[in-house]
Amino acid sequence: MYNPRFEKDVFKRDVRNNVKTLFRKEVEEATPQQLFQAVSYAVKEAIIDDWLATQKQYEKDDPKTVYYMSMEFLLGRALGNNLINMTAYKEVKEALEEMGIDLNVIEDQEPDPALGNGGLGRLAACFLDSLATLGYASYGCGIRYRYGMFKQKIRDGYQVEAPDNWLKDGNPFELRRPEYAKEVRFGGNIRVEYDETGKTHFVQENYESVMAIPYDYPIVGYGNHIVNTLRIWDAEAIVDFQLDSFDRGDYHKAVEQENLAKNIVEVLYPNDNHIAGKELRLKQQYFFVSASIQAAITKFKKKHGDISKLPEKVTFQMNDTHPTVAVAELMRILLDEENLGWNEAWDITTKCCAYTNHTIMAEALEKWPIDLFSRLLPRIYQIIQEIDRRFVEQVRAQYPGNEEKVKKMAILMDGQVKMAHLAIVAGYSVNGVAKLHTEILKNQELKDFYQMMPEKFNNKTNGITQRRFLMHANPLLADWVTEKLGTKEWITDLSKMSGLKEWLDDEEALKEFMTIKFKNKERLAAYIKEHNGVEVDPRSIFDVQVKRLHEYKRQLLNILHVMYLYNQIKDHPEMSFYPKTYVFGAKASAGYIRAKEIIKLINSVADVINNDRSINGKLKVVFIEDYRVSNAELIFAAADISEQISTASKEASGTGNMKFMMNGAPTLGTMDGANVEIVDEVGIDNAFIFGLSADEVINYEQNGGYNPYDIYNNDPDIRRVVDQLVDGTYANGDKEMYRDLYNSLLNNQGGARADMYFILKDFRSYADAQARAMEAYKDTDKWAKMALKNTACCGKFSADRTIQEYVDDIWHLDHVVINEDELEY
Ligand code: 9GP
Repeated sequence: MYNPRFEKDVFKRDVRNNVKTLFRKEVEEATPQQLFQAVSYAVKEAIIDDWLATQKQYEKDDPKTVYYMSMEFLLGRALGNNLINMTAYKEVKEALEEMGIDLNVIEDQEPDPALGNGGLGRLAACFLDSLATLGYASYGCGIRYRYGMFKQKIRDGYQVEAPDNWLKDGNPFELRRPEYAKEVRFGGNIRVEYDETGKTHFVQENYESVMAIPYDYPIVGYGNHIVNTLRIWDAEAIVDFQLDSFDRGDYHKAVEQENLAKNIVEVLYPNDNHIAGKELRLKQQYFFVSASIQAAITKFKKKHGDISKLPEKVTFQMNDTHPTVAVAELMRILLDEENLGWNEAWDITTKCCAYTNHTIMAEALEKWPIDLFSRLLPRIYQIIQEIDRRFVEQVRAQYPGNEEKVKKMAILMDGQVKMAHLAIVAGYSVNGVAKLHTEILKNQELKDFYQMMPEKFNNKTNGITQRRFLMHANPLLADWVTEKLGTKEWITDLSKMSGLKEWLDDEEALKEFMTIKFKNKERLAAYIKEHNGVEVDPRSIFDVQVKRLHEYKRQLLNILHVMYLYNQIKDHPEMSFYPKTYVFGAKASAGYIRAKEIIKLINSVADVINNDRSINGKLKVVFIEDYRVSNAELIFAAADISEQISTASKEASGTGNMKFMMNGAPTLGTMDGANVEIVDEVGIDNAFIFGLSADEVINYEQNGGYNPYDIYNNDPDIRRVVDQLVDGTYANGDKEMYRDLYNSLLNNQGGARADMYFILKDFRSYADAQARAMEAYKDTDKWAKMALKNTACCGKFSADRTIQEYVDDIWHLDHVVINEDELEY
């Protein structure tokens, strides 16, 4: 793909000029941060050309557009990724080298835009990358949080949260677009009016409102000149705070509106798979949903006029329950602003909205107290009441006399607004994110809905973008893959990776593959040395678990097993043991106490083991501080073993599992989420599977759990490890520090069952899988083959495949092509 702005001399000149105009400096005097800005602006200029060209093409072709509505977009750094997708990474790297600038150093200056918590937000970012790469018109719609995901510091083994002021140096890639601002209203009351024709009108009065100001962020497709838009909304007060407000008596109102605007976009809630249920969160949701839908409708009407045609050109995908108020907001606009009748409005809405479910964890499915909801969104609440009334009528018609059904399925029940129910009732599609997850939705969690409307349910197994997680994260492997396949096609068609199977029996190729892994391990070891001050041996097995800290993800199982191994090594110093480095990385939600205890435990175990010289470095434990997209890229590339050990049925899909696989790390995991499909692709012999199945877990849960004392009393190794939580071994003699973790494993507490996540139940089979993995690693040739087989079989897990399925089965978008010859550079 050609772009004249990346001609070396042109690019160098642009960078020099940018340093001058932005900072009044010469390149040689500029700080790395200033160089990052100057380089980014030079890249942005090239992007803008394509952004305009895309706009023009869309104007001409008038394709159907998907609005991907998400509270979270965990983008990661943009500069490197944009260069890769503009196919200019190598040229720019060389041009900068000639100026004495190291692109890697410059890239490290960019803060990670961390507008998301974990998998859900990262998936949204991967999807935008794939939509642009495949040439589909799309908008990401979200919030421009002033503070993204907190920065994690580890102090004395504890997690400490520090604010992430990611915008403090400005954001070179974004564009502020005040001309597209929209007003969003909260609170007040609804007055009913009748016009001269007798038609009813609902008028919101005494409300507070804010202006939503869009910031557009380019999403660059790979090698195709398509640049889509992520539109994230900032909030501003409508009445500027004015000094003469004192005199006018509206001082309070002015301050309130100012505060409302400031608060709404202030911070991302740092909860993953758990909803705090705060009023401000609901405000955030309505804020960005209302602004985005208003903007979509304005844009549609400008071109098409006739609102009844909306479903032909527009579809809204609701990413989890967070934006599902979209259904009612669209109804509001159609009823109150477009003056449609209920049936017509409902017909349009139910053809435009689709819903993705990302979890079966009850605490993550949003339910709002009716009093809060109706106070904050009075008109929206009225509309939901009517949707609910009509739906309940339908349920009663289909299941006469079955009030149980009504109780289970109603949108408004027990004083709550059930957002998932709203989304299912109004959505034309309801999808889960991996085969197993979708089956659980259909047969357990959403069974009643599935029985009533089976045609809506479908599966879309998640995927990841190979542009970031292979090309950018692992350039050595990316080049090797290209060389071995003799083509770069895998960059946009990951199924081509299967061509690597040809090399599975080629000793030389296997050696090269493992040499690359080794170099990546050295790179990570250097990072660990710099950030943790711990020396790890790149020849040891790197066994990695990086993801959000959550009890169901079972980092506790992992660290208990490390404690068990340590006991073994101490008891039997002579036993054969291949050196292992256990790497953890995880943020805990700020208010999630038990998750924070687990972080402390991991760090305490690391302290004891890493400082015990008697074990000759056979075992090391590292907790990587502030796990985020940028260091994740280093970690995936360097992993030997991918720990995916959630309690079966709990992890809807997982996407980290796919990133490890792509980079040649076999999965050590349960049959949960997309692990099941990974095993299908790679073969059971190329993974280390253990533990209860989803059916077994669900069965136990439905029958009151199991008794962990049966295990504790009969397995001395397990008992010893559990007791070490309360004998002070890992707490400088303090016997209380980990008492809560100990209790969580053995005793029922309040409503929570003992060992809710089946850690002790799965411990033995986990230890067994760990032992099998170690045995396998000892056989170097066999291991290399297994690792390469994982990379060769990752084709299915490209987000390109996932997006194509969304397009074919749900969205029905039109493919757009930009003809390079027609570009007017
Ligand atoms: O927990 C799921 C994770 O398994 C999945 O990969 C991700 C993307 O689909 O979504 C996560 N869900 C949430 O964060 C909350 O629903």
